[in-house]
Amino acid sequence: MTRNEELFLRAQKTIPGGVNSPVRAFRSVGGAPRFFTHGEGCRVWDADGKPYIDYVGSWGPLILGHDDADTVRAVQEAAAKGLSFGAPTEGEVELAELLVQRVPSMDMVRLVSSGTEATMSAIRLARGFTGRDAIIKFEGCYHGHGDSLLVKAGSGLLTFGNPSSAGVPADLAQHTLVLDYNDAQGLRDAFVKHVKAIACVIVEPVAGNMNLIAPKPEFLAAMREMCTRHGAVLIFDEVMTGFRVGPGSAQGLYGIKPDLSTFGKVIGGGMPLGAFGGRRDIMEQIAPLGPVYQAGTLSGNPLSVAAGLVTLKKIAAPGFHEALAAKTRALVEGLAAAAKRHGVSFSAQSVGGMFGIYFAPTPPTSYAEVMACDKEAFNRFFHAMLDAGFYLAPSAFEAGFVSAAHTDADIAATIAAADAIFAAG
Ligand code: KE4
Repeated sequence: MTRNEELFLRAQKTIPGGVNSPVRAFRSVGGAPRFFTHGEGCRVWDADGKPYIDYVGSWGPLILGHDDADTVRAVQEAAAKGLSFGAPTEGEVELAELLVQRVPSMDMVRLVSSGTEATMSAIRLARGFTGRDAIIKFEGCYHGHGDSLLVKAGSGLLTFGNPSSAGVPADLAQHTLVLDYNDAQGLRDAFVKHVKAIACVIVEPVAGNMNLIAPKPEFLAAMREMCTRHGAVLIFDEVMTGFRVGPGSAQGLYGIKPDLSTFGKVIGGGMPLGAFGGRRDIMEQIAPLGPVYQAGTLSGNPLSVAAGLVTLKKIAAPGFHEALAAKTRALVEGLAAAAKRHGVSFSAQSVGGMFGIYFAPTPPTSYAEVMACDKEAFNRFFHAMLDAGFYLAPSAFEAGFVSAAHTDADIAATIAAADAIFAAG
């Protein structure tokens, strides 16, 4: 038995599924998850001492790679002054100022400790601001595990949703309308049917939780138009796309101005940090200024703030995002070319520093098309790459991430490994 397998068996005795977040359990791809001991640059090592080139990067935060020296030093220095105060600190003000400067749609921002907290708070804020209860989300999009967001599409078209998780009250789920991603007409129809009843639309402006799905231009534009026309709040969930798809996040890339935005992952540089922010007239409804309650013991934690400030400053370097996007593009083009050489039904695409790979002839543009991809072929590919020392997301329904620490040689080695796997059939 390997050390990984030993640890997994032991973990399952005291931690549900042996993991502290379900996707880590490898249930979608099979086999035992790898327990990591340390990371360096774009590599991680498992409990058996095996190195992997890492394309998960803690699900997006590690845009600078593992153990970025400046980030680690900033956290160490902050820790030496105190781990937490439960009181305001200058660092939080500096980070808030930097966020509203980098995200022009945000006049104000509130720091929290996770993406879930950010989206849960933004939903409550939109409901409080509009006085409406109904929200719209899209099938395949994940916005964290807030009750109102663990909802799947209702039985009839444009009907309200049903819980997608046990423990979510049906009479809460009924306030969530689940529509098809990239279906602009369906969105328009929903607003016509539920006129003036919608508090907000929340969307991943580039979907990354059903694998990567790029938005159609008319989809985001319709969202902006309908929310404006009907007084609904448009929430861009940029927890994954924020500072990942470009220096202006997805809203900068696509030129759509949301009313609220949520962030996480990259802004914490690997430490627990989330944020929600947007229009001043909406944000001023948040306690202690307004009637919408929201709070957190470790919100704005000084170690997370220190890591976030260093990360956000480093990725603002001239050419950072262009280089990251070029490297990610080289990866997906190389993988697609290798698959084509060997007649494998495969496609891939990237947006900035995130990418999707699909065992299907062309990249999917909808949830239904994602579900038609060959999941078993992905799972076989995943394990073959894992054995070869390349760590992809352990699910066919997740995006992958490249970091500044991945070199051209790492990308070339990844493509060569995939080529050998495609050649072997
Ligand atoms: P967290 O609560 O996990 O920090 O963020 C929730 C969240 C919100 N919005 C988007 C667009 C997200 O992608 C996420 C979390 N993403 C997953 C990856 N698919 C985190 C990995 C996990 O759940 O363990």
